Amino acid sequence: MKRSPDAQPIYVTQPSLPPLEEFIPYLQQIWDSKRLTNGGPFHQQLEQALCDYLGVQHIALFANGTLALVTALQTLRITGEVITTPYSFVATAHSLLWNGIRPVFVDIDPLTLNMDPERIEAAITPQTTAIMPVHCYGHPCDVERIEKIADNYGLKVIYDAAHAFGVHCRDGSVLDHGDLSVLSFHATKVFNTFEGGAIVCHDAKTKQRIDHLKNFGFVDEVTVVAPGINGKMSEIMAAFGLLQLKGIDAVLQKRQAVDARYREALAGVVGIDCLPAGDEQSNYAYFPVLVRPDYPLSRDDLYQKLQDHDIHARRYFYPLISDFPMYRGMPSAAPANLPVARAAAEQVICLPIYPDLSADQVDVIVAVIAGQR
Ligand code: T4K
Repeated sequence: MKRSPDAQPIYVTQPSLPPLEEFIPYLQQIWDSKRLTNGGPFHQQLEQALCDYLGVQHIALFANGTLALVTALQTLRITGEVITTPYSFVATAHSLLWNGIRPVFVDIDPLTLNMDPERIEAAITPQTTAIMPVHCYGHPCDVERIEKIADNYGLKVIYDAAHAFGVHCRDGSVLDHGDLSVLSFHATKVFNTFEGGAIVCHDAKTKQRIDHLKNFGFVDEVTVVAPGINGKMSEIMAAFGLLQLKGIDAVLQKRQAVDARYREALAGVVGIDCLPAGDEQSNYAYFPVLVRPDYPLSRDDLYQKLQDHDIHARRYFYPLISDFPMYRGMPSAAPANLPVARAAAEQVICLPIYPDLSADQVDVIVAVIAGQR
């Protein structure tokens, strides 16, 4: 049975937006001051507000997460080879290619779907300069083990924390780990500024270098210290971020409720495994499930069935990054090197999760999965 024809499509995510009238005063200020970009007052306020909210020392805002990744690598002057995961959004590895760096893919852990620390050492060569893990779906990587390996071999660690806004691990914010962490504030993320991103760093000198690099390398009107890029966040995005931040706790609570309802309802569905919830502070950014061989349909058939019901789940992350043409010739992209990632890319489907997804909608999605529709 299909959903009723007047039912709205359900997408994998939907941004939560505050009432439009609440944004007008911010716009009025921008119109009055005529300050549109280049580190204006809203930009500065948002950097401070995010440091306070996330509990981090320094944050540099960007126009999007990809520019922040590209700049993070420039900040630490990373060259040669970087060890990373194939199980991510393509921007992770693209940021390396943009810097002329060779990605070296290592397999993932079957439980967390994050980079498997056991595999890192074997991938290190004299050209390796850094590790770029991803906190996939917002689940923290094994930060302690990665740190140990990096220390032993003198490598830098840049976390792609695009999914990890507000996530805590055992000892506090996950963003405190590694040399740098990169956030995305894209429309599809837990916290959004329409488009946007940021680099989190631990000292003022690094923050200053990032600020130069995101502004063409300018230090002052007449001094350029590096071939920087234009990565700046505009005032309108920063203002929107300030407004969004006011509602973030409610957003996280609503996401948690959706997550809990799915977990309870899917517990009895044979062949569907929910990825384990972290015992730390999660942000419920995604709801990935594993479609096991004992489920009556293949993952792709379930994806299609959901589509037929106007439910647009997504196969994040299929195909693997290492299967895209610009990567697949690399030795580390060989399928035999990445069996766990390959299996995950063929079995995982991300179900819709967002603050305004109603309990009834969750029940409909579960009923379709359970074969009751
Ligand atoms: N690293 C990682 C690990 C990432 O996941 C990402 C981005 C990055 C780095 C790079 O960060 P950014 O440069 O993007 O800041 C989406 C996002 O575009 C992308 O930001 C995100 N990861 C990736 C996982 O997902 P698509 O192609 O799946 O998005 P799209 O347009 O199909 O949107 C998904 C659904 O969301 C739509 O079906 C409807 C809904 N939606 C989307 C947009 C854009 C809305 O309701 N409103 C909207 O404005 O890539």
